[in-house]
Amino acid sequence: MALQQSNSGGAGNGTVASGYDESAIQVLEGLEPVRVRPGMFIGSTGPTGLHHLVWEVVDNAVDEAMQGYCTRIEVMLLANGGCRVSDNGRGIPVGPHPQYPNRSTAEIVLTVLHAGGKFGGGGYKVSGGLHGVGVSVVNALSRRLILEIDRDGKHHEMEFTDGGKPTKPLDVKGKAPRGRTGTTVTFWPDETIFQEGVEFRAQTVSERLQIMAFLNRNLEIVFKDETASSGPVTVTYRYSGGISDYVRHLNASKEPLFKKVGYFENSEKEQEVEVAFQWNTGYHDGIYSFANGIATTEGGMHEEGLKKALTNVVKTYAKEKGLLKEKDDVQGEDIREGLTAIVSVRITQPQFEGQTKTKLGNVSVRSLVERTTNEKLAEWLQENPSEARALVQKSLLAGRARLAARQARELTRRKSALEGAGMPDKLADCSSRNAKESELFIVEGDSAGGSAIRARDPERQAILPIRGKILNVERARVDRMLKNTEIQSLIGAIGAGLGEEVDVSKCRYGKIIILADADVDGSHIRTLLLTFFYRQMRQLVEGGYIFVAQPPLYSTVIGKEKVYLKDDMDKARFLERRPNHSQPFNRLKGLGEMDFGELGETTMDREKRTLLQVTVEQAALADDVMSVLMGENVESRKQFIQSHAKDVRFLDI
Ligand code: 1YM
Repeated sequence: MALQQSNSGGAGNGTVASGYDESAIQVLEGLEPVRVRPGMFIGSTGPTGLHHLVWEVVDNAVDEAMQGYCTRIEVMLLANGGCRVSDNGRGIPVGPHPQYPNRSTAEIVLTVLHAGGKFGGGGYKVSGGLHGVGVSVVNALSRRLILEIDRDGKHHEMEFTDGGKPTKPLDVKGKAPRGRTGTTVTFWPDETIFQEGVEFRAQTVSERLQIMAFLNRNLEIVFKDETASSGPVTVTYRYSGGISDYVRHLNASKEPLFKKVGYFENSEKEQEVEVAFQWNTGYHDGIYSFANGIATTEGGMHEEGLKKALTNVVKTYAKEKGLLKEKDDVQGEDIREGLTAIVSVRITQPQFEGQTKTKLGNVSVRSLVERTTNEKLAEWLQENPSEARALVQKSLLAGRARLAARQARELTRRKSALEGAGMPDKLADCSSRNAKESELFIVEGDSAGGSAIRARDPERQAILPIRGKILNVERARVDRMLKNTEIQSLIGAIGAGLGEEVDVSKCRYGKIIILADADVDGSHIRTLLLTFFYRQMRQLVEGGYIFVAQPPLYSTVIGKEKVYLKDDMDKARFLERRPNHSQPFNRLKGLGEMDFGELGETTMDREKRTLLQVTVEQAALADDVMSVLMGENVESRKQFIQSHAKDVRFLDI
């Protein structure tokens, strides 16, 4: 391949270096801007920037794979703190550089800003790398870097120190292993630059490599971690199904709506697109988009094109087949309910925009993705009528649920407007009107509700008893939950509104605490309530308003005194301290087993209780739990429980 003129970045212009010392000085000047302003090149000098070095080198290897010359990439985290990336591509060219006849092309790639990857003749070549800064930046920010190239039957080596200073020219160090070609870069980040630390995080690296393997069908990526405390670990990622395998992977813990994963692709002179998709029975919209192998978490033109065409194609199909009547109102969001899709585009000049530079701005990509989806997805639906029918049915249900939920919301809103500040009959409100210090306990069962009312601090603690059994049969659909009188009282008591209209500042309590039994029924109710909060009052979850109370699981007596123990861990600790404790422990089955004094002391008293604050992740998990556990698919239920065993224990399901 002919090397074209590159931006020399000022190094070596006009003068020809006479010796290595001189060229080293020029090179240092060339890379100086990187060391002066590392943030401009890698975003930050924290952990994200540190890992950027790895991505940059791996991207070079992946580029080589994307051009069809490399089939295997190995990434190693070395016990001595270094990172080694190796590929079996052509090897960076070793001959003299046309512009700097005294130096090898490889040296220029490693020491001149923007030199790497900017060469190349006809055809289009895409390049990964969020900033596309090239491997010279990695060199500039490393205290030591070793470059090894197997090419033309020879093994070449070159070493750099102190931010990219070559120690001597590229050297032949014997023969290359039989028939081998490829590049190996080993580097040690400079701790004077990365002052927060130079330790790589194996999980971060491993996850990224797995995604790269998904995005590059059949590319073998081997990750070796020598730093693991349990000893060296090797993982190999290779996916013959590419992004279709990625969709399968994402849906593994969910219940797919149908077995098949759909796939289509298209390419034009300067850009290409691949889409894989499958629906599950859940309620999330999971579109994951990538541009040149980089996750575009803020979306952009490719996502816009996909969404628009998806809505159009599915509606057209449904009308054509008589599945969609005039009165049916189906919108894009209904069609996307439960969708897991990957859209991956490759383009020559990606424009990254947005807050975190992860939004794809290229307008031409929208048109490509939209046209492709319009054509290929329509074909796919025609060829897969039973899958198409299932997804149309699901979209119809989602549309109806959306309408019903809106009606229910309007009803509750009108009701509360009519009734003014009237509170639900069952609510034993607190006297304080200061939301910050007020708490609402949602208590399962009337009898436990009664105990809670007696046990509370009436000034600052309100009690709303909920009859769980009723709620339980209503199952997962939110529109049905909204018709439930218990839930309506809950909405009224909280007073912050519903859905998109939730106004956190109107929330009447600073803490909303779910108090349910530690048994199976209790955990169902807890999960239902969390699902409800997640879907209809997510702002409260995000704001940290939602808590789960922890009534003790055991009681025992020491002399005349009754002692409560939160869980098995607590019990174990207790026994450690009192190995001679001879009373048998009492496992508390329900809130009902405690009298109001006990309930107050163990679960409600601010000084003594422990509350679990619910995170969005936990609430989302409850939502997933609900959709999977209520679904028909036994296998996915089993899988889900296995893969979420740790989290599910929190939900006691
Ligand atoms: C472990 C990192 O950098 N591999 C790699 C880099 C290059 C090539 C092959 C390559 C590219 C070309 C021709 C070309 C690079 N070459 C250049 C430059 N792995 C890693 N593997 N021959 C080999 O693009 O034309 C920059 S990167 F500029 F020298 F061609």
